[in-house]
Amino acid sequence: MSTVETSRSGSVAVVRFGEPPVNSLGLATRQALAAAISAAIADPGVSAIVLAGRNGTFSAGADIKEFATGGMITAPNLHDVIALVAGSPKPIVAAIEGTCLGGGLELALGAHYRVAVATAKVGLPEVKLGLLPGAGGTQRLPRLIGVENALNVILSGEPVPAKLFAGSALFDALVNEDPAGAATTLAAAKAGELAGKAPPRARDRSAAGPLVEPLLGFARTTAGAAYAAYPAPLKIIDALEAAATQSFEDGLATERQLFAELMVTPVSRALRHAFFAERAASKIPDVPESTPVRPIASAAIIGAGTMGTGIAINFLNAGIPVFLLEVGKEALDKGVARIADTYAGQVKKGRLKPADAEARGKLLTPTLSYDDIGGADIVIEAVFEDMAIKEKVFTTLDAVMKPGAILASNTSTLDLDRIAAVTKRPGDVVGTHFFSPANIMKLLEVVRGKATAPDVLATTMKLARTLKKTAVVSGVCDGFIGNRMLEQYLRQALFLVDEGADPAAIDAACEKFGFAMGPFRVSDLAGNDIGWHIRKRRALEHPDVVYSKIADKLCELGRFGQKTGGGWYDYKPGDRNAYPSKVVADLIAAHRQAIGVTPRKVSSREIVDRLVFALVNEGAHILAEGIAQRASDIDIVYLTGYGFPVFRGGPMCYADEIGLYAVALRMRELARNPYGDPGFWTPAPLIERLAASGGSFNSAGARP
Ligand code: 3H9
Repeated sequence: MSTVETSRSGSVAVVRFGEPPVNSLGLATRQALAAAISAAIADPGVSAIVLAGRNGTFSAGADIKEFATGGMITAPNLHDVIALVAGSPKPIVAAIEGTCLGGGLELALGAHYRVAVATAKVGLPEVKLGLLPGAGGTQRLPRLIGVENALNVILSGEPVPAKLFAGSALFDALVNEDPAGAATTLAAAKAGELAGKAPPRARDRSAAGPLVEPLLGFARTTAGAAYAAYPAPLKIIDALEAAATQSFEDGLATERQLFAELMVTPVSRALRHAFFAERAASKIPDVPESTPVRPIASAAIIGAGTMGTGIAINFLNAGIPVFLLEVGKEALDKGVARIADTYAGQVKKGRLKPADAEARGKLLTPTLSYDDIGGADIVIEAVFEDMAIKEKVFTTLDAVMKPGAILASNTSTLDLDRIAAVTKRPGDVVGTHFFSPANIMKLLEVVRGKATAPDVLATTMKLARTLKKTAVVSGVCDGFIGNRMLEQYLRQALFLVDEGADPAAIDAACEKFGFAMGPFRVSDLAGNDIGWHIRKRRALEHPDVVYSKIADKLCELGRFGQKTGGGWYDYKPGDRNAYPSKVVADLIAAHRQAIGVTPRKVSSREIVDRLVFALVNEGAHILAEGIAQRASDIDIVYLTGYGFPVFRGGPMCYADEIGLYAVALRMRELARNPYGDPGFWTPAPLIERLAASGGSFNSAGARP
């Protein structure tokens, strides 16, 4: 609930505003703030005003939720409130602590003086939402810190400590604590000094300078190339140019116009969707945030391979002691060396202090014996992806782990309920599917088995935050959310090769769409043998699912990817570039001949539609089955784990943006192609239903 309170300290009115949790400036707050400031201005007993936030923070800016509803323009809008502050005949001092971002900083820039706690985080992060600061930030900030500094602040969007601006006109004083107290003292002093004269305003300063045009010209060239898919950076530069070349009022109008243009772009919609999607992912409707969690003060990892060591590093980084268990000494030593190498590399690059690397290394206890690990609070199994092996490991864990320990599996595809069933404590079993490299990738799929206890789930979600991961809950199914969808994407990629598209053309089309890497480059990086192994299992379990045979033929040549010096592409030692392969070209040509396909030209549009809509259709099944809690969780899985372009908001958001009616229509068009799996392009019932009602995945009611 929004609250604004005014108190008095002598003749200074201290106006404190707050709307938990981040003091965003929604309509209720703006109304109350405008009323409180107007009252203080009108009060003859008030000589100056202090503007402060509540709950230890100034403001995170405009209420982003209002952007979708249009509530942000309802009067008094942020411009009205800032104009009221800036136009006050009595000096107004902003007292800044905690975070002061976006519209929050713009409000502070409207004040005549600013006092900040040196460690307060200030910034204009609108660019991360595909926007620019639209409440005067592009006009006032360069007038206070210069165009070049303003460009850095606004283009990066990164919050930085207030002390970085020491000595600039942005802050009149930096303090260690009690900014409201310091602001009150300053306000009283300024009221005396000014003696009724108009207080200074940022708008009266100039941002013009001889170097501004060349600087902005350079910025345009680099931003245009570096952020080609993002419209905001170039418009930010335009707005800053207006600050330097136009009157304040005209510059403000330019900024408003550019802001309005950005607000309606699909990129901004996608980025705003991603912002809320990331925060929604941590919420589990039937596991309230008040659910008690189990303490996690130590961990054990079973398996010292690439995955196990990557997972171990996450815990070590978080200061949690780890037992690393392997069955053979050689494999264990290799795993320990891999962890040491990772830290040594970070020290060499200056990313980690040697003392910190040493401290983290000391938290690691390698072991060959299950007897050592029984006291750990959580154990994560990261052994070979084979049900029989996993069942054996879990039977042992059930015997050795202390009561209350969480038993987690890093399985990426297997049935967690079967794994849990071999233990006498299935409620303690959960899936923690890390993505490779596990110490770098942000995504963690938390797999909820049918017996997983609520407190185990709550603890795992909390642990994910401690490990700095973005956790998404998935129900149990083959491949969970991410890999189950990926299977359909890869099946299409291979059908496309059969039909005439070369791996390089497919990768190029995907990368142009915005994927970090196309499917063949990714497979070469991850190891083509992984998919081969999964296809062999799937062929036994689901013999009806049709696959192209081309990937198997590649694996039969031992071309597992980068690690074997060749996969879909050729690789040179010490060089990460992928080179076209004559062997692969011949293999594909012979394969097409063997299956009797005359290659045809496949357009980039067809490539992208087939790959992305394969994800979307499977995503719709996953949503309807309740495997994913919400469509936006699927988007987060693809944004954080699979390199889906952030500016498209994830596959489900992308489909919503196109419109599900158009998506279903295109699927029916694709179904006319007789090659591959004839049933592939039957739109999921959820898509049909939403398409018929004009609904979308991300709107309420997408679940049956
Ligand atoms: C702007 O100001 C436009 C103006 O230039 C022009 C206007 C005309 N609005 O992140 P957390 C919610 S654009 C609404 O988990 P943390 C968030 O969804 C704005 N809600 O906490 C979450 O809700 P829930 C420019 C917001 O401590 C809860 O608060 N400002 C907003 O890790 C806690 O958030 C930004 O882009 C908001 N502005 O981090 C700042 N901010 O509990 C965006 C947060 O229901 N915000 N929420 O899931 C942030 O960067 C971080 O949230 C912050 C706190 C650093 C503040």
